Amino acid sequence: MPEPKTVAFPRDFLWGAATSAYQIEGAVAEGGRTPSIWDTFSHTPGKIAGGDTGDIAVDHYHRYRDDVALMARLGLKAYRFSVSWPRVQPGGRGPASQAGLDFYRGLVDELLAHGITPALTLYHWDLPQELEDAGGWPERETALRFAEYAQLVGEALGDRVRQWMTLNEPWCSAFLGYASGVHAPGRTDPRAALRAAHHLNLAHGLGAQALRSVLPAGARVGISLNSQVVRPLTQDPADLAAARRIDDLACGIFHGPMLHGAYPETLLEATRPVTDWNHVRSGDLAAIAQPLDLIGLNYYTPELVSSAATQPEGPRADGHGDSPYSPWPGSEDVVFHRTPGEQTDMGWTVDPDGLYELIMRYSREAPGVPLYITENGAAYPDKVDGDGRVHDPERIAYLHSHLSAVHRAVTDGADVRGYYLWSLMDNFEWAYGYGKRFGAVYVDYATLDRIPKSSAHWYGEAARTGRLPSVEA
Ligand code: GBH
Repeated sequence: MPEPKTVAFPRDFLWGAATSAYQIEGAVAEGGRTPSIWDTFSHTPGKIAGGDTGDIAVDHYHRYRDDVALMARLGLKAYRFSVSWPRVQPGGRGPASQAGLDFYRGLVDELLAHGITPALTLYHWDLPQELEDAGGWPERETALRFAEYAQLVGEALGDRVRQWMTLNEPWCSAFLGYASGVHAPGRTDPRAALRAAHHLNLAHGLGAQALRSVLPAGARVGISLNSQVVRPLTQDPADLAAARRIDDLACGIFHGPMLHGAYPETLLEATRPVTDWNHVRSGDLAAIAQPLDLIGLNYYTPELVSSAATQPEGPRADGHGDSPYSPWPGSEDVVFHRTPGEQTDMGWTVDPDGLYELIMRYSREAPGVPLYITENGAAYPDKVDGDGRVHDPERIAYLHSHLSAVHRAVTDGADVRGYYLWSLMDNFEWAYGYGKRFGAVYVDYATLDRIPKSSAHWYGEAARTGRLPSVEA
């Protein structure tokens, strides 16, 4: 039989879009919210391109009703957002802020009223500054504080949210935040970064337990990982070993304790010059190994690596972001190469096969655990055309090829239940500020008007029909 022209997804596949609190909300001093590490970092000269901050962002805090109505008009079925910790628990300790919780209650009610399934992430990088002042993620105390915060949000929103993610991309929090320093809080201490990774794992485990103690039956708890797809440059044993070390630091350091109850031996060995891991206490690994009801995978581009011995010409800039400090403790010598092929505005190579490989890997390593693509998308320098519209054929092609990869994985037996495009709308792209546009919806930063790009209409049609429209659409 010939291949059908359009690919059909499972009937209950969730077609969504994702955002995060600091990247869209603004209103940083309203309703009792205290600063997060990203407020401090973005207000530190030299840290963010163009000196941009999230003070206003895209003003979603005041415009959320319109934003939800727009999602509904487009036909989206699900929305992944994050809760700002210092908005709902100012300072990161003590009682909840009712004003803060009311904002999220209002948002979720609005989503439900429009038939859009909410998926909530508790932590997308905006640690209350007070907790960083007390030591931040390198300190165990932060994980205990997180569990308390998780319980408080679970109690407030558990009656209306079924999908919960503890952390978004703990790799970024630990290694961009504390080793390469390109993310908040901007520290450059590899030992602190490895401690941070463990305490983020512990926060996940304790947070999942706290959530389960208050959520009604049927609620699902998981995590979103940016498990990089790491490929060796050649089959030379030195390159294979380099890829192995990077994979341990990118993936194994998180899913080892979460899925297999232990850190990979190879990781412990390779990081021994940096830390003796004596911050891992007895009982921690059991606490981290909570059963997962779902795993969220965030995917953008693969990593291509070699040993310095086989390719001595030195790392390309974007293995480290713009920092002279490496985000790979104990593996600073590994050389990062550009994967051949077309690139997005981030300089990230478009490689949908990487998404297929990632899904199949987690299907094998976490059999029986439903998978969601919790982020996937691309930045392009989109602009409003003479007709007042925004045409973004590159993004449509990106979405088409990556959703086709998801479909191929489902056909090959992977249990992928949904896909969240990154991002619903243009927003504060961390160290890059507003210069990089990931949205399916264009934001005019002078007026904050929203204009759906052609990709938003294309994706909305996929969401409404459960099939991928042709790329010419
Ligand atoms: C995601 O992270 C975030 O969750 C989201 O908030 C963000 O807006 C989106 O992607 C787009 O960037 O070694 O320093 O060169 C992105 C995950 C993984 C991207 C590591 C950069 C290499 C960093 N990142 N990757 S570096």
